[in-house]
Amino acid sequence: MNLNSSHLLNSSYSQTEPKEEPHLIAAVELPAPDTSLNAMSEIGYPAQRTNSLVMQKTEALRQVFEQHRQERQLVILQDFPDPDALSSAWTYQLIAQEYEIQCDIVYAGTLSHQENIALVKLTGLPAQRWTAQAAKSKDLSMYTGCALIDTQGTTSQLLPIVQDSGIPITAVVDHHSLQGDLKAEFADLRPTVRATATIFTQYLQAGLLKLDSSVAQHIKCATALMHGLRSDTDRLMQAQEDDFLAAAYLSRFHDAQLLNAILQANRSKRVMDVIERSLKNRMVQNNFSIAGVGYLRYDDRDAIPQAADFLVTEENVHTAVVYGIVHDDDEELELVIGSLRTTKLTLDPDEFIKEAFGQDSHGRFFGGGRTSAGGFEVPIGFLAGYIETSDYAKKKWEVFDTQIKQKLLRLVNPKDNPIQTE
Ligand SMILES: [Mn+2]
Repeated sequence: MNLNSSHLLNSSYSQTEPKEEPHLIAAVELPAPDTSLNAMSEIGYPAQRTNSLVMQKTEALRQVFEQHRQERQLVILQDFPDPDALSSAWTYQLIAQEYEIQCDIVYAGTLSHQENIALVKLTGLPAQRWTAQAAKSKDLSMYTGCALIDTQGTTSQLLPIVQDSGIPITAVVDHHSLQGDLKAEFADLRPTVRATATIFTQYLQAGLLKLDSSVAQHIKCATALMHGLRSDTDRLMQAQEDDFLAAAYLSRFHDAQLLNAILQANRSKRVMDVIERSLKNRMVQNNFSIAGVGYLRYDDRDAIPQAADFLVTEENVHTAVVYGIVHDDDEELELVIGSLRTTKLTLDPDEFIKEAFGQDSHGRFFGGGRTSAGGFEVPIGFLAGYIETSDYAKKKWEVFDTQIKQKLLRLVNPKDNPIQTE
C-alpha cells in the first residue's frame, strides 16, 4: 500500500469540514419528539417507532455508563472479529471514555481477513488479541464489567473465562438472532437491524458522543463504522432505512480515502489458494454450491467466508457453503469451520445452519447467522490433533467432508437422502 494513514487523515479535514447546521434542519423536519433527548432530532426521518426505541436505549445506556463512572471494563468480541464488531467496540470504548470508564477491547482468535488487518492498522483501532490460554492466566480483578458487542457470547472463547472470574455483563449490543438467555445490565438486541455499526451510529446521533471532525480519532472511528456497516450490508445492497440513515450521518465525518485504502487491501497467496481449492472441489446441486477445502491454518480462517463470497457469484447459484478443518500448531486446536452465503431472500441462514447441524450434547447450536450470511463451527473432539501421518489426515478429512455434505444435502435435496443412495 503506497498511501500512509497520516497523510490520508490530513487530507480528510478539508473534506469533512464544511458542515451544515444539524439543529436547523431538524427544527424544520421533526416535531421534536422528546425534549429530554433533543439531540436525537439530528436523525432526520426514520420511522417514529425506531426513533423512540433508539432514544429509550440511548438513555438507558447513558444511565448505565453513569453508574459505572471511573471503572474498567472488558469489551469482548467474537473470536474472529469483523469490521462491524471492531468498529462498534471502538465506538463503545470512545463513548465509555466520556464517563472515565476505561475499556480494553479483546478477542481470542485472530484477525485473518486482509481488510480487518488493514482496518486495524490504518485506523489504529485499539483491539488486543488475548488467547484463551493467556486470558486464564490474567488477573482480571480490575475489571468490574464486560460488554459483548456484535455477539451474544456464543462465538467467544473469552466469555466463559470472564464469567468464571465473576465479572458481570454490563452491556450486550448485537444484531444477530437471539442466541439464548443472557443476564446483562443493558441489552440492545435488534435482529432486524443489518449491522451493529448502525446501532452504535444511532447512539452517536442521539448524543451519547458528539463526533467532531477536527478530532482525528473521531474521523477514523466514523470511517471504521462506515466500513463495518458496508461490510455487513453487502456494500449497502442489503441495507435498510436505518442503515442508510446511519451511513448518511457517518458520511459527514468519515474519510473516503482512508476507507478506500482499507478496501484495497490485497488477498494473501494462501487465501487465493483456498479460493482455488473451493472452486475445484465445489459441487453444485439445486442452486447450492458446496465445497470442502481440506485443512487450513488458523490464521487463514477468513479465507473460508471469502471463498463462499466468491462461489455465490456463479450463475445459477443462490447459496454457497464452504468449510474446512482449521488447525493451530501452537495450541493443538482443531475444528471444522464453515461459512454460508446466500442471495436467496427466502433462505434464512440462521435457520438453515441450525437445521443442518442441530445441537451438541449441551444443547448449543453449532452456528447461526444473520441476513444473507451464516457460519458454523464443529469441534473435532477426540479426533483432534495434528501429529499424524498424511494418510491419516486424509482419511480424517474424508470422514468430516462426507458427514458435512450429508447433513447439507439433506436440506438441499430433501427427497434423495444421500445416506440411502444405492
Ligand atoms: Mn455484525
